[in-house]
Amino acid sequence: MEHTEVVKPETLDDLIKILHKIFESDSINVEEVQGIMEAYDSNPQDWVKYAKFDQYSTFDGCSKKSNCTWKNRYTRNLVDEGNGKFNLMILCWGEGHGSSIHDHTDSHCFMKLLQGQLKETLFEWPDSKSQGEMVQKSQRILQENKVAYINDSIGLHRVENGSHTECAASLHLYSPPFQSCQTFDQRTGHRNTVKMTFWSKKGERTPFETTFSQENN
Ligand code: 2CO
Ligand code: FE2
Repeated sequence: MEHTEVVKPETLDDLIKILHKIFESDSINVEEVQGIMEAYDSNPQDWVKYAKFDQYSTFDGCSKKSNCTWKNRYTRNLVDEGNGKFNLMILCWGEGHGSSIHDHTDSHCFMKLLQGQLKETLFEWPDSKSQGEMVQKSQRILQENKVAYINDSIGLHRVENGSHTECAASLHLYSPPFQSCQTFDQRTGHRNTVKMTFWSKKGERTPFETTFSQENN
């Protein structure tokens, strides 16, 4: 089946069905995926059941006796496993939440804003032989319904909800799916591999036992 024309998905379920069809093929047409995701008009009724925010801070660690830190980060909520070809998830960003600088483990990354605004900052890969401040390439604000695309050959990014009054939600498609990525220290370029976890899967909160001591980036 040809997919040269962009049909408009009326609902998130509709979008998922179309994505399944598109990904039956072994080659990915980035513009086609971007186009179909952009054609869906975000409707919170479709996705609110997946959008679970982290309302409470959790203990992060202590560097010194009196220097303990608490974190609450964006959550990653699995929506669909795309027949093993892709992972579709909704990320929920509270006020001021942001990611570290990270890569995408050789996968395609599509990111559609469902609600609010997110700031995306692109960085160059650091030189693995020398330490130093990472080089920033560009910065943009992603608006509602728009779809951003990145892969490792484009570079690394940091994504942030800069708003201190509004939360944000974004729909991410990764193909092929991946479970870990590298994060980077902006000052030194030093990297770490981190395991990525789901806060919920298909609307159900992931049991505490399996999320304990794991990270998102
Ligand atoms: N890649 C990050 C994650 O999956 C989110 S930033 O947008 O790609 O947690
Ligand atoms: Fe990312």
